[in-house]
Amino acid sequence: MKNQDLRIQERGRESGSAVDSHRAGDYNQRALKSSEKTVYQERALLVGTVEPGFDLRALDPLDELTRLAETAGAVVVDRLVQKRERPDPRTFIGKGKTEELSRRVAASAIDTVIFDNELSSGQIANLAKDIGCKVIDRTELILDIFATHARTYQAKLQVELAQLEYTLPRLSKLGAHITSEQQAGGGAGIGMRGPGEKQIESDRRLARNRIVALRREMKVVEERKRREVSARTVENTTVSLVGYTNAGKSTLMNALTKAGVLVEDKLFSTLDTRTRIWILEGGIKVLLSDTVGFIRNLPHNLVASFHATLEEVAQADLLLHVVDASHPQAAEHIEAVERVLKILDCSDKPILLVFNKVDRFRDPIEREILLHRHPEAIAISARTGDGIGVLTARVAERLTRRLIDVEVEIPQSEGKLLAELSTWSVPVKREYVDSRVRMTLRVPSRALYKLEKFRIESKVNPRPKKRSGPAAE
Ligand SMILES: Nc1nc2c(ncn2[C@@H]2O[C@H](COP(=O)(O)OP(=O)(O)OP(=O)(O)O)[C@@H](O)[C@H]2O)c(=O)[nH]1
Ligand SMILES: [Mg+2]
Repeated sequence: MKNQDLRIQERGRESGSAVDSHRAGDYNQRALKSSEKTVYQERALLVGTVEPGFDLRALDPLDELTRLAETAGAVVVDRLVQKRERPDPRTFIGKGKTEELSRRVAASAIDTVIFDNELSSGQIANLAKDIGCKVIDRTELILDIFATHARTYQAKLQVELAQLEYTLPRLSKLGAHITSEQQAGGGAGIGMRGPGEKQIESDRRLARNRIVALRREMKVVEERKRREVSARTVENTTVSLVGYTNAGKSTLMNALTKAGVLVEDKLFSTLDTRTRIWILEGGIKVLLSDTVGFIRNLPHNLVASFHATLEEVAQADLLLHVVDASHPQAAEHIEAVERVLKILDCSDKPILLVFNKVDRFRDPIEREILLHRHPEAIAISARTGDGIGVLTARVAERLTRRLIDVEVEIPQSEGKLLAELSTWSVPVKREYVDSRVRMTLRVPSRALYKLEKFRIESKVNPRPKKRSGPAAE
């Protein structure tokens, strides 16, 4: 987010002085204007490195970065892939490649060079100086996309915090380069002129203060969110969709609940968790949450700040890990998601692997191979509806295992309780005895307390009941 500072300067120039606008104290407002995308419609050159043995014909190593850059609004004009074992400490790609990059940047009028790797602040400064244009890395690009996609107050807070934490240690390094550039009298071009050491110091102070304020605010938001989710999950069984970005989580959410969640062939379409009621076979009502997509090398501070958004995941009874089975790197995606779940302390949760987009398979044998390799998984197409019945039944079976059968006798005068029963329990048997309703209900253990004084006897389900319908397994 060095560019955030650059943006500050650009706007400062427009309004007279960057220093003045800092004094005006509107640092925060400037930080996240969605119209100020870092690479909005900029001409981009992408750079990546691969191991010397990498087969470039088999796989495009810059595929994901291209999609990320396009999602951020850039036009990808050129790409450069280098086979390299160890990064060069000064420029990551070494002197010769930097010179080549410099020539290509000039020839194609490139505005921004985007690296697939995470670069150190020193490397970014050196590259920007050598190449003569803006250089950003993968982390910054992802943070930028999150910043422009964030809609809710919570998501905006989270992204701003992650961006500032990423920028803070880099401010002085960048400034040092820009200052020496200025001192040399050359000027670094629009958007690259630095404010000088004094300004950097003031930027650092502002950023540090803002981080403290944001962390404080995040604590309040997180606590509120935790209470909200806990209240919801006391009696309701909850299921969360997790998975790599673009795997089809929102499409599946829509298919299961008619939620009308935005679906796009773009990375990170969903940033804010949505929760809807999903009715399974046998009448089991669960709350289904669609969450932010994960990606390999998800910036660390972003994961940390997204804890609150992922509260639904943390408190879910079951996770559906949605995978784009048609993607050539599906296996890597699964690993990346598992890594993030581990960071979030969620790897021990019950999880069901859901291979999506099987309609893209040319040969039915591909599906069989997949299921043979992952016998516990389910293959579906959220788009065509193929396999959705099996998925619903499997989820019902997994959740029913966790429900407890309770026999209760409730007076008909308990109208409120009787009315809400259907939202969190499954009636198995019902009969009327005088002014009472005698029922056998299947309920989540967390909700037992609500029925305590009406209970006759209870037993844990020894085995899930076999259900009728095509999907029973
Ligand atoms: N062919 C095919 N395409 C699908 C299927 N499911 C989803 N898609 C497409 O995949 C793209 C991404 O779908 P989304 O539902 O937005 O994916 P997501 O996992 O919610 O993505 P993020 O919110 O960005 O993490 C869209 O273009 C969908 O139309 C499927 O079963 N088959
Ligand atoms: Mg989505």
